[in-house]
Amino acid sequence: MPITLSTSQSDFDARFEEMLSAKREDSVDVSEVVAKIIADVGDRGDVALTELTARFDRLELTPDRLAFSPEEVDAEIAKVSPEDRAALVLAAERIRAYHARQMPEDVFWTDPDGASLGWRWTPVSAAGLYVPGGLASYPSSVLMNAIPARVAGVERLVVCVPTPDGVVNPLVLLACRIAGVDEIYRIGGAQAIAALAYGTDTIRKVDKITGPGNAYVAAAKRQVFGRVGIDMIAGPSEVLVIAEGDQNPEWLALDLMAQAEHDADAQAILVTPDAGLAARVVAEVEALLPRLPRSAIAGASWRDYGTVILTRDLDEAAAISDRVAPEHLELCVTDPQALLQKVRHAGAIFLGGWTPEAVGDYVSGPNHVLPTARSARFSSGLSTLDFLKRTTLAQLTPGALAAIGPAAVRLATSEGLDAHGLSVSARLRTLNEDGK
Ligand code: HSO
Ligand code: ZN
Repeated sequence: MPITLSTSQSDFDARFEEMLSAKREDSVDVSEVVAKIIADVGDRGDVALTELTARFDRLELTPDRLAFSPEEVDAEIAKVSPEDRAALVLAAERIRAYHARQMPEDVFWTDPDGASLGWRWTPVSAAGLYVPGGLASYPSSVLMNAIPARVAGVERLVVCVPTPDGVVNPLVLLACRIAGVDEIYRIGGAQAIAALAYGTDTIRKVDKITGPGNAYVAAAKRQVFGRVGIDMIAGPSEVLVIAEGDQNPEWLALDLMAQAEHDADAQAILVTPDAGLAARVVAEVEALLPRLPRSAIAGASWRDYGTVILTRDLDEAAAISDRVAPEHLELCVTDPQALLQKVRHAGAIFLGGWTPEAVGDYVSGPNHVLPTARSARFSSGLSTLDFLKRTTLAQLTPGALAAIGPAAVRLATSEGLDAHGLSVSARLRTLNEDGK
């Protein structure tokens, strides 16, 4: 049974806060092991990489076999059915079109003092995408990471994917090909992150690392941050569904389970003013769970973290949602646009009963790498902007320097930085002399 709360309960706030602060991740501290692996790859490069890959993935490689050759990629992707390929191509095209719209414009203007100012966006030169192996090796995530990088203009795109016992998901390689990935290495874990950050003889280092991974990958990303950029550290994810009484309870139950089946730590929350609908959805979930292949995972998530919250009305549902700041928010109501005006904090919002979150995972176009664990209060999902940086620009005329320079001289003097002041006043003096 999910946790059931009602905003009319006198102890609602306390129980809601308890639900919100429940620790869903059993985070083992792997930072010491990871630090050793990173140092090892930093010191011994390819030799460390091949040794660690033999140990963790039971795969014997030589440095020249770290990368998939184009022929190996061809052979793997030949195994993909035409239907799967077409679906991936459709997804890629829609994701590309959406992310192209995110490209920001450069600006440059002249202000009333005569100073020309602006900024310019340029891509990072090389990006590394981590793709997990095993259960969560998602081709859709390859597209979601690689396409924004390509759209931003990143010149060199590298993927690292572990292949335990040499096994790779052909769809992952096809997604790399479709997205235009340049190099694919069969390495994983902290050692892959270290190789991307420090470089080896075979793998040149990159400037930014994105993509999900297990506790070791997350710890490694934290430790190399600063030397390279990283995207974010993803925590257990969640969906919050706001629904009105006329919505299909089976669909709502499926939407909740689509989140729950990801991970036993995932959280699915239903918020509704309609107690009858809540009961129908809970019954649908119970009926559905035994039929899902991943019922053990989804059942554990629903039992431990599944939550149903009854509110007085939709306005209150929106306020509750903002306190959660969910990664995914579904507005399954008759007028989703009206409700949209009342919510602020969410990674991605899905409007109306015909927009299940699962379309957003694959084909709608927006990114599915989103802020988890309430971080939507202060951050956004992965976008084209994550692969760009903004450089500020300033160009002064003599007149502009004459207008604003004296204030700079004063401030430099007040900070005790004489050379700063002189670098401005020397020019001002020349201007005054020329003026005479
Ligand atoms: N819902 C996940 C992404 C995903 N779902 C990949 C299916 N495949 C995080 O937004
Ligand atoms: Zn998903």
